[in-house]
Amino acid sequence: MKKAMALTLCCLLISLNGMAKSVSNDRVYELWDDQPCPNSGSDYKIKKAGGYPYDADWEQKSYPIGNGYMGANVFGRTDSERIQITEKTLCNEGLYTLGGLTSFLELNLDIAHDDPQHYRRRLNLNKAILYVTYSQDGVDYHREYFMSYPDNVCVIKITASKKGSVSLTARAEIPYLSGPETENPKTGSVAVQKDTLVASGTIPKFSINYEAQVKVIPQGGQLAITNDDNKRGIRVTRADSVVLLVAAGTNYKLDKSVFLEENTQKKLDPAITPHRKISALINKASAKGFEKLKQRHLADYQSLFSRVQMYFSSQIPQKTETLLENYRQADTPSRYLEELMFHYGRYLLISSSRKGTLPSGLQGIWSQYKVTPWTGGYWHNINVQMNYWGALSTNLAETFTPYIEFFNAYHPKATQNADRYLKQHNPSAQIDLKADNGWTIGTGATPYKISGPGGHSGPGTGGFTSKLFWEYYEYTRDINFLRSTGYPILYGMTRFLAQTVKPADNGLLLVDPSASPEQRHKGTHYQSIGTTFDQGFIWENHNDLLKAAAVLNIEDPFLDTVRKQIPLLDPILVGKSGQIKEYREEVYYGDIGDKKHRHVSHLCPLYPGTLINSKTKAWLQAAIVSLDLRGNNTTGWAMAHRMNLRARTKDGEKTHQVYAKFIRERTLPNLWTTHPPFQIDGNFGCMAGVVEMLLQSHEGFIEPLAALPQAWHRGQFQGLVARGNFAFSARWNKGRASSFEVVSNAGGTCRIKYTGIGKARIKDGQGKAVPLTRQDANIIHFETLKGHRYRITL
Ligand code: FUC
Repeated sequence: MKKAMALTLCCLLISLNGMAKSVSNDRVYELWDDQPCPNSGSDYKIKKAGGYPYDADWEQKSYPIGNGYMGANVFGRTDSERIQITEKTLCNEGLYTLGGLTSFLELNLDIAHDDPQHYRRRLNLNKAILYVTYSQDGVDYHREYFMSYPDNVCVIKITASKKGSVSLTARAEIPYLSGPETENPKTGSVAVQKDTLVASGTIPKFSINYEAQVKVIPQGGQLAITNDDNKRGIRVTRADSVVLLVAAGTNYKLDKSVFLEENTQKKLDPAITPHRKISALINKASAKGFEKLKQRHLADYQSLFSRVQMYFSSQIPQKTETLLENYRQADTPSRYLEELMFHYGRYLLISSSRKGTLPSGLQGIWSQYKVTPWTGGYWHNINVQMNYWGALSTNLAETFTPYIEFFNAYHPKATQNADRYLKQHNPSAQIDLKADNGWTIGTGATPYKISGPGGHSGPGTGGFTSKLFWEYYEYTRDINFLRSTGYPILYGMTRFLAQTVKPADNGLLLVDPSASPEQRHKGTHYQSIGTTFDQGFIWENHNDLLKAAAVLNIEDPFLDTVRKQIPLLDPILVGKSGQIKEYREEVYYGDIGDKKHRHVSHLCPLYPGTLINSKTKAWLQAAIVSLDLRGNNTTGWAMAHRMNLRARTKDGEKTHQVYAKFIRERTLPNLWTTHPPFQIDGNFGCMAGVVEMLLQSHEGFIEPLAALPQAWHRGQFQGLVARGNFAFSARWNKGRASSFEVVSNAGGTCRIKYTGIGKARIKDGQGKAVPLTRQDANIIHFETLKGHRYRITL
């Protein structure tokens, strides 16, 4: 065991041009069940936030696969298999006419195996392949499902232990062509052309033309078009094996015009159909064949997934649902599920966010709904940011690219919104309004529309968003990105935010109007002046801009305005209960608003912000008081935020308590997390939280095991990333680290804080001693060379 671990560590740490190399002897992570997912139908109750019809089996028990473009939920059934497919650009009117994700296709495979023996369905996270195996009538059946990113197809293969045993009928259905309500009309039909099902149609409201194709490729046996029970499909009889390829798309083009054009019917070109694009995907994939598709999928996926290892315990051979049940029941539950949830987060992120695709939405990429809860889009008062909180630290920086691409497309509209907002709310701003007013973003956004701040979420939502770009630089140290993209984004946000403040009587600059997201007082959303959320994010963004300017050596008269504003922002106030005030006019905790509200926006300066930190001891203490008073009885993503906040207070026990509660109360049998309903932000938020416990780096040094709980007294991780682009590895026992490894992907000074590290020795990849400087007994720093590896022995 020890040897295997050492080997893993070794392989992982051999870096090639600064990129972490993949390892082959990973621990295997699987979600599995010995029953197919039930399919008992859905409930059509219309709900305020969308979310209808609701399908509990889909949400709780089906397993998701995805490639950034498309998602599929696989039921693994043996009678009639159900594969429900979503594609990110297919949206109907949805909620608030924002354009909301809607289910694309239902693919059924009628197999008529009613008595499966030794049944298993397994979602293998190391390979991103879903397996279904069973035997019936003495024949062993084996299925594989994966969603290839490089070839943008869903691939399914069914084989059998005996020749000529694979028979099935493939049928495709376009969901929600009609429904009890009159909104969201859609047209479409399914044609059967030789070996291919073609489902195509239109969503008139957004001039979307959509098409999906399913090609059925049997080996041996016969293939015929059927019309059993008036259900047209493709029948395969007595084949040795069958491969199915699925491609889907629309005429959507991510472009500024989508956001600038107000007329929903003119956002896309109705003359374009995706037919050629989809046919080309299917033809290319079919020419490659199953083995090549699988190889390309594995090479692509594993280059990302295998960068990180992390474990605390031995693997538990229990089916996932039992694991979860036992976790809920036991006083000292197994640590394995906590580990599995972390790796599942990385799996879901890779599956739902890849370059050239739209960002991961509220449900990632998966929706069986006609009207997806809250459109399934990008909610900027915490949800979409949370989706990416862990992308960088878990060594998946590439998965943030879709948000950068999305930003570039919406930016022109965001500048218009900034202009409009400032003219409406602050016409006498001290900065010349004719000049660049920057950009802004409000809470709700989808692939078809963005909004500006207002109502229950103030201008701070923009700073919440620009933070992601500064962090991207911090973790990657990609100076070209900072120059071409990061700096202009921070600069534009600062232009906007600097004008949302007004001089107050006390000489301060306060955001007016201002809000603390979604917080209510006496039944209505509460509006105020200078909330901690808004003031805090201005402070963060202003400071991040100055740091970026220093890196790039930029001077600009506007930066002086920024420097003058910072001391007048005064974002953090401590109230009479010892709490961080959410509102300036609040005296005791809970004077204003819901005491137990899910949002803890006034603590954003602690996480994801950095204004409250170990050096601001009084504020940190006040943040702890606020966290204690708000409590952990809350919804999915809101627990994940609390987990990250607690980690920043360095309290491993309390952080772990939130994580455990989150798994117990807000985790479904397929390990999706629920607000409720299912929202993926919770999965990603708790993944980020696990890293925040094991590796912090926001205080000018790397702090491994910053919030290590007793429950994780032994463990190791490899390949997590700290700011400065240091790939970091650690192993510890009885809560005490024995060694660290650093791969310096960008060069520069590496500073580490760990109790007693002053006595450590450092060696480079050749075993040569590396000189180090001791700041004190617990902080050291040493110079690193790009691409080099360092071992620190404690
Ligand atoms: C925020 C939250 C809601 C929900 C929505 C999608 O507005 O306050 O609870 O998660 O996003």
